[in-house]
Amino acid sequence: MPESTKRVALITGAAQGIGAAIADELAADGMTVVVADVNAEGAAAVAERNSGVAKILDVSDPERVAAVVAEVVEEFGRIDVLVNNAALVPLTPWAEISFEEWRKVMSVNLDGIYLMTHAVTAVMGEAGYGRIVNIASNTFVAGTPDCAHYVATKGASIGLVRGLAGELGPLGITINAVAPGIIASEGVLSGPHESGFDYVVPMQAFDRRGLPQDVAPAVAFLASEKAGWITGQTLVVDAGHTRN
Ligand code: NAD
Ligand code: 4PL
Repeated sequence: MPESTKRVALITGAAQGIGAAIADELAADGMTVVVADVNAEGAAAVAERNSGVAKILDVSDPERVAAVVAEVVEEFGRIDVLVNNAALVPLTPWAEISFEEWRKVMSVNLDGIYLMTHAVTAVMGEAGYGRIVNIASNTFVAGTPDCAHYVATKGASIGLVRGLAGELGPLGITINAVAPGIIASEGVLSGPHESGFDYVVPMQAFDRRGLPQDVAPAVAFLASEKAGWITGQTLVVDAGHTRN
C-alpha cells in the first residue's frame, strides 16, 4: 500500500454546499481531498477542481462505507482527516413527520456518522493520528422549529463528539463539532429553509447571509495539526446568531 506524502482528507456530502467549500479549503491547505457523495457528477467536479478524487458514497450504506474507506487506504495508505458533513436538511412540522421520514433522517444523519467514524477510526488508530470534525448545526442551540428530527440528529452528532473524545485521545485522534447557523448552500437556497434568512439575519452580529466559505476555515483549523489540544468541543459558526 503506497503511503501518500500529503495529508488525506475524506469529506462526505462534498458535491455541493458546505462540504464542497470544506473540500476547497482543505485542498488549499495542501491536503489530498476525497470528495464522497451520492451525487457522482457534483463530486467529480469538486474533486477535479481540487486535484482530488471522487467517490460515490451513500453514508448510510454499510457496504459502500467499508468499500470506500478500503479504497482510500489502498490508494493513499492513510486517512488523516474525516469530515462528517453529509446530511438531509428537511423542513417538516412535527405532526407531518412520518416514522419513515424519521428513520430516513436518522439513517443518513446519524447512522452515517457512526458508519464513517467507526470505519475511519480503525485506520486512524493504526496510524496513531487523526482529526474528525462533525458538521452539526446551531439549530441544536436555537431549537429551530419544523425540523425536530434534524435537530435531534445534530444534537446526537455533538453527543458523539463528547462521548468519543476520551476513547479516541489515547489513539492520537481528536474529534470535534462545528455548528453553523443558516448558510446559503445549494440545498438551502433550493428548498423551504430559504425563508429562514429573513428571521435569522437580523439576530446575527453581521448583516448578510452566511456562505459555505464562512464555515470552511473553522473546519480547516480543527482539522489542522495545530488543533491537537482541542477535542470533544463544539465551535458555533453563525455570525453570533446564538451565544453559548
Ligand atoms: P446541501 O443539501 O447543499 O448538500 C448536502 C450534500 O450531501 C449534497 O451534495 C448531497 O448529495 C449529499 N448527501 C445527501 N445525502 C447523502 C448520503 N446519504 N450520502 C452521501 N452524501 C449525501 O447541504 P448543506 O447546506 O451544504 O449542508 C451540509 C452540512 O451542513 C449538513 O450536515 C447540514 O446539516 C449542515 N448545516 C447546514 C446549514 C445550512 O443552513 N445550510 C446550517 C447548519 C448545518
Ligand atoms: C438557523 O442547520 O442552523 C435553517 C437549515 N436555519 O439547516 C440548518 C438555521 C437551517 C440552521 C439550519
